[in-house]
Amino acid sequence: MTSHREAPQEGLVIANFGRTVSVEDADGAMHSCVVRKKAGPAICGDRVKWVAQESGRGAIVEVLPRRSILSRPDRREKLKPLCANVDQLVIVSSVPLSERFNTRLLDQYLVAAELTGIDALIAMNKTDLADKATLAELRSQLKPYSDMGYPIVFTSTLTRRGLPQLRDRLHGNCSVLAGESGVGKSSLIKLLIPDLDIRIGALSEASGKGRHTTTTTMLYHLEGGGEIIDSPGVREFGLWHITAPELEDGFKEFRELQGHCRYRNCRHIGEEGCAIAHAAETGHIDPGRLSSYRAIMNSLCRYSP
Ligand SMILES: Nc1nc2c(ncn2[C@@H]2O[C@H](COP(=O)(O)OP(=O)(O)OP(=O)(O)O)[C@@H](O)[C@H]2O)c(=O)[nH]1
Ligand SMILES: [Mg+2]
Ligand SMILES: [Zn+2]
Repeated sequence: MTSHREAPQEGLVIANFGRTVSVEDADGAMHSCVVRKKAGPAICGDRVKWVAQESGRGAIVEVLPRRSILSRPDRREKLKPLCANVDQLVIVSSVPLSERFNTRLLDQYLVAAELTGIDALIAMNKTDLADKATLAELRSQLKPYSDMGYPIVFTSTLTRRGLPQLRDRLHGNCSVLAGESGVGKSSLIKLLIPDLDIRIGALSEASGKGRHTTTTTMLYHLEGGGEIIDSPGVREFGLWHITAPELEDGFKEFRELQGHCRYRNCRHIGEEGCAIAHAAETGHIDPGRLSSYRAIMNSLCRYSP
């Protein structure tokens, strides 16, 4: 029988189910833990110190310092930490079927990655559903993003297109997959980790829902090194919690133009002599990105006039 006076051991938070947290120990065994109040919240990806208790449940006594923390707003627009210690945000979308691809959520996520200080990777999934012309159009629409240095992979879990490239990008990193519900995040993870079926199946049974929609952010280990975190899909990534200067920083191609506008406090929303607007007109920055920026700026003003 383990004594509760045993020295704390280190563990990794695999998932957080509200009051209980699944912690993996150094040998890969899972422990259901409660979080002691003074430890503060423990989220997926956290390194923690925990002790075994006589009840059989563990208790997290300390959350170790994080190298990154990615937060996102929940449905009631409260900012919630999503995961910790990730190096890369993989923004998953599915290819558009006829109209142009809507970059709104992509741009919101890119701002979040920039402000969190982590890399971003764009994954366009379900390429099997689009014809050649649509894919070519999508490629040219996304060219400004690759020009800015955001890598893009085109994937399909049906044809397995792009899987090797995706695997390469994930190797050795801790990445989180995010995007709208139904774009194929969990399906991609299942393909990357072939023996995962049991865990996903067991979870959706427990939630009592027929659909396999992801309800809990969860960490998985990749073969050969690295971790991948699955997260529930969202429609919007509200950025109302950031400031206008932060928003500007989140659009990395704007940075080199900072200080070039006629007015020092230019918000790039139609002022005279705006260097960003000029750059968009002359093709140096993507006009679509400027529209995204302005739409987000508008939403910030609504919250903090
Ligand atoms: N045609 C096609 N269908 C796919 C592809 N990838 C996933 N799907 C299907 O899309 C549906 C949703 O996939 P999920 O993996 O559950 O999507 P998700 O992004 O994890 O969704 P949430 O957990 O709700 O956020 C499933 O029916 C998948 O079979 C693909 O590459 N091509
Ligand atoms: Mg899912
Ligand atoms: Zn300006």
